[in-house]
Amino acid sequence: MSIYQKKSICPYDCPSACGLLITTDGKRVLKVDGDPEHPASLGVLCRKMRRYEEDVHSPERILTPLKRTGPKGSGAFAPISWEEAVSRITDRWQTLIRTYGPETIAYCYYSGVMSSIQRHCCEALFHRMGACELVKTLCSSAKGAGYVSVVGNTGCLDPRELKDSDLYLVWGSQMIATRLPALKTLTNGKKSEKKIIQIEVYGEPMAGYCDETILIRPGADGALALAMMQVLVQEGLADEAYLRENGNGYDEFRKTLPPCTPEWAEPITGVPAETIRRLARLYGNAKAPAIILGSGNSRHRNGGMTVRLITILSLFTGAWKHPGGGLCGAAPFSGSYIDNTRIQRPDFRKTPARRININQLASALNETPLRSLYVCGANPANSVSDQKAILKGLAREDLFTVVHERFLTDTARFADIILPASFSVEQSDCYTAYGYCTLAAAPKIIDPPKEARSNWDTVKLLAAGMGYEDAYFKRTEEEMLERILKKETPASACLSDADRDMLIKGAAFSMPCSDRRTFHTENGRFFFINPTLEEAVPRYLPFEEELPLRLVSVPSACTLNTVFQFNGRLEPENGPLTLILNPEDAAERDIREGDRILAYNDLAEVEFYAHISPRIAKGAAASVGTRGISQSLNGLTANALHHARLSDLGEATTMNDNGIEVRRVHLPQP
Ligand SMILES: Nc1nc2c(c(=O)[nH]1)N[C@H]1C(S)=C(S)[C@@H](COP(=O)(O)OP(=O)(O)OC[C@H]3O[C@@H](n4cnc5c(=O)[nH]c(N)nc54)[C@H](O)[C@@H]3O)O[C@H]1N2
Ligand SMILES: Nc1nc2c(c(=O)[nH]1)N[C@H]1C(S)=C(S)[C@@H](COP(=O)(O)OP(=O)(O)OC[C@H]3O[C@@H](n4cnc5c(=O)[nH]c(N)nc54)[C@H](O)[C@@H]3O)O[C@H]1N2
Ligand code: SF4
Ligand SMILES: [Mo]
Repeated sequence: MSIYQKKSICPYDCPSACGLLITTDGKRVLKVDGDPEHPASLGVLCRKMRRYEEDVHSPERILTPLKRTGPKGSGAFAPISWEEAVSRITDRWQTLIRTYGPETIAYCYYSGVMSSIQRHCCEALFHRMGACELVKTLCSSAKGAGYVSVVGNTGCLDPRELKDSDLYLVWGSQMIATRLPALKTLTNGKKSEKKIIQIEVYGEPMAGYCDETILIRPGADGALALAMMQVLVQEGLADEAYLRENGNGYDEFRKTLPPCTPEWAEPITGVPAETIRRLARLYGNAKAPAIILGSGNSRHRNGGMTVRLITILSLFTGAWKHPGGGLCGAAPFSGSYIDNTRIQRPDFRKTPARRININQLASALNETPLRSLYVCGANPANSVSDQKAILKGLAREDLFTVVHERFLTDTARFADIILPASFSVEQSDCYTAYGYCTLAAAPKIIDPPKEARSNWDTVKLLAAGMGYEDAYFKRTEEEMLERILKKETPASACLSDADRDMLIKGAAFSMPCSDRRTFHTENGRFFFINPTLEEAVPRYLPFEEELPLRLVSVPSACTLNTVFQFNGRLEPENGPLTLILNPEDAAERDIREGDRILAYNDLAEVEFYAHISPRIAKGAAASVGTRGISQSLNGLTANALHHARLSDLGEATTMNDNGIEVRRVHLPQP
């Protein structure tokens, strides 16, 4: 039996979409290494993916279609054939459509698999059906909308340029967990004395990589950006000629700055005025400072505004003129290498239907008009706000739920029918990265085990069961890939035919970043003042104080959303559900390290163990990693404390914008 290596791509929701080298005998994955030839990851492989083969061949995988045999949520299922599963599903959908109309059916997909075809293909089926339409804003759409409202479709700082920056502000990004390859570029820079400063709510994991940690109260970053700009103007460090020449409304915006002094910002942000002044000077005196912007501070009710202000700050000293200067991590550059609408097929929809924002799935699931839900590449019971209401909705006997999954997740437990899903190495697809300029393809390496099927093959079967004759639903996975990469990808025009042939066989290409030397807006200038917005003039939007502590979610290096919950190796490293508190906040409540505590608000009560750290901002509480209900202490996780409210721009999640109070749990003595 011959053993050989094939190139693949990490399928998970991570900015770098790292390259993988898969060692296989053609039947099984034997080993996984980082691909040193991958243009972004350069051989880096995070600890989560180092033994991917154990996940691919996990004994816990679902390998046949299943039908529910016990109460919803109980996890009792019995195997059925694909034929039976498809006819049960499509019979029910046809009856619902005939009796109540197609808007009684909804789907939910998000970021389980980030390759283009497998991720987006189920949408074509539901557009064709006329089902409710999903608004997919669970992650960073407030960040995108805030950025675009300032600079339009101008590309942001290409991470390949970070080597040329002379100062790094890591602003709300837990890079050690989420941007490992980019962190490597920064720390190489550190050897040449370039300062790395993090502006964080919870600075513990990144502290060792940074020269300074500035702790900030959640949701207050807009005030910090304004105060920095006030200092820059006052001390002559703003590049005013550049701002007047390239921006719309600089003088009007400038007039709003005088009251925004560091002393004004101190009580809002919790950052001492002197620290703000020093940070502004350091930033203003750098030639090519880079702000690496994560998504944490955009997941607030004022998140779009915060990102607007930080984007304006990134322009304020003229940094964008220099290689390495500007804002990294925000621009929608990668989506354009592939035209996703060729996969999602919005043209299949004949009339507009009810739109369901994924963040508000909880209320939608509890409304009777909804009678069926299809989940694929998502785990809403564990990833969406208002978990108690999500679980209540999923438990509805009259909600016919189908989940296409690899494992018995918290969501799959509530399914009427579970369909077995394949892993990335068992399907063919192409990938872009949302944090790098790469385009890659990864053909299937091994066959799926037993009855497992890819998302595309499942969508095809369901479309056939519905009687849809469209040629689109008859294409093979390989035909889909060939079309997407060879015919329907306008923005990758820079690739030659030979490049495309190579790509399809399994390769990753470094692509051009969208141009950021000219502003891609109507009049070629960026917007200080944006008259199309309700808040035309940017300002700090204060947040509402409900309860004294503000809960934020922090990714951990051993979790990635919910996808590694079935990985026996990583799970013990995560330990029990923990809530991180500042020593002063803990002392005020008589809470000590390791105490069992209850976090609560109007939505729910969730139990955690307390971890007390001086590296979290006073007034904040952090929950680390997205943990499963089976790992929880009282049947709920942090998501039960998240309201379904949306951000000011981008209809996005506000999961970092929730007030809570915390108290010690008095356990009965044994
Ligand atoms: N508490 C808390 N909640 C959060 C976050 C947080 O940090 N903390 N983060 C938020 C963010 S930023 C995001 S993007 C969302 C993510 O939210 P989701 O997308 O709902 O969560 P994932 O864990 O990515 O769910 C992916 C599921 O897809 C399955 N899957 C993987 N590959 C495939 C495949 O090829 N086919 C099929 N059918 N299934 C597959 C996996 O087994 C997994 O169960 O969560 C949000 N929710
Ligand atoms: N290992 C690992 N990798 C991941 C993920 C994961 O869960 N684990 N998730 C993936 C996903 S879905 C995404 S979207 C990306 C996200 O990657 P990034 O966009 O780079 O963002 P995060 O690393 O999630 O960092 C968010 C940080 O914001 C901080 N924060 C929260 N509120 C505020 C605030 O108001 N102000 C400031 N200054 N900071 C705040 C949090 O403490 C957290 O450290 O990472 C992806 N990669
Ligand atoms: S860092 Fe992210 S993209 Fe890279 S291997 Fe790990 S999970 Fe995958
Ligand atoms: Mo995300």
